[in-house]
Amino acid sequence: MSRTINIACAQMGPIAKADTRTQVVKRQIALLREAKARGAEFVVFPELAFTTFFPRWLIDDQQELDAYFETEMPSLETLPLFEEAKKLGIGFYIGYAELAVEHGVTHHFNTAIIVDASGSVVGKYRKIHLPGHAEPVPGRTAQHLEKRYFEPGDLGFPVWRTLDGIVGMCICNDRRWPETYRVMALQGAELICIGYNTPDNHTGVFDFDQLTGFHHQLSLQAGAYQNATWVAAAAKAGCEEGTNMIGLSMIVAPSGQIIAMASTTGDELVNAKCDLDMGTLYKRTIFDFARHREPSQYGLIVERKGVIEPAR
Ligand code: CDT
Repeated sequence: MSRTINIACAQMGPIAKADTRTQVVKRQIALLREAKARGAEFVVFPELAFTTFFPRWLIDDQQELDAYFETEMPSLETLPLFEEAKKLGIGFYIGYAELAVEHGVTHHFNTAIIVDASGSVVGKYRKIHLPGHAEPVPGRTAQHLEKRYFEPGDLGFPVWRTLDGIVGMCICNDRRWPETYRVMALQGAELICIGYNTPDNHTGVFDFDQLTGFHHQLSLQAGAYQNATWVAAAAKAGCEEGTNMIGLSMIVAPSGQIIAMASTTGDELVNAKCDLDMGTLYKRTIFDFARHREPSQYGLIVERKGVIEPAR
């Protein structure tokens, strides 16, 4: 029996600070309907998909900051997305800022969920690799204050049985770290979903920043190939409140080949028929982990966080 699934990435153009969730959800519903027209069964939306990318600003007022967070998912304003997806029989991945009160303690996470075609939340992931800074960098108009507004995710990198396969997820900066993919691949991941917001000026060094699109592509292709998994990644893109963010939403096969890629930086759907069995060839040969990995030699990966150079 074929396990070919029509997967779409719903890239979103900029979301203005003044845009309401209701306006944003209308755009997402339009993308869902286009996905349905193209036969897609699962749609990947971006990171923090319901609001503008607020970590670019220093926000001292907690009430103003918390207005970007969701205390429930779905909420009254986001529910129409869930209802439409269920009506269309489409599952989806979507990112949002999560305010959770657990055991009497308030937490702020950068979160993503997978919702299946029946409208049930199958899984939740909280972003582990938080980029940027906790304090504003002097002289920068656009900051990247994820380390200030979120705490690192506490759910690990689980995978779930859904879409007749094994599916995992991560969020934006996670895609640059090989550990992200490998932990999911060791649980048999066949599809990894990723949403992202990637500004094209995050170091301020042109030699680096001009390669932002390339580094994005390189990370996804390496992650897919080295772990014999499909990768579907959706951007929030375009010029958002004065910051340019890359598009290049794409679907990458377990071979490392790009199968579909967005050509704009606006709302744009790309889709592809993805055979979840395609990774099997790689999993049985070059990346047969059980035969070829040597974990006893990899201890430093989990024991050491930063670099310690050998003594001179
Ligand atoms: N959202 C997110 O994680 N963005 C980062 C930007 C670079 S770090 C300031 C990324 O890795 O794409």
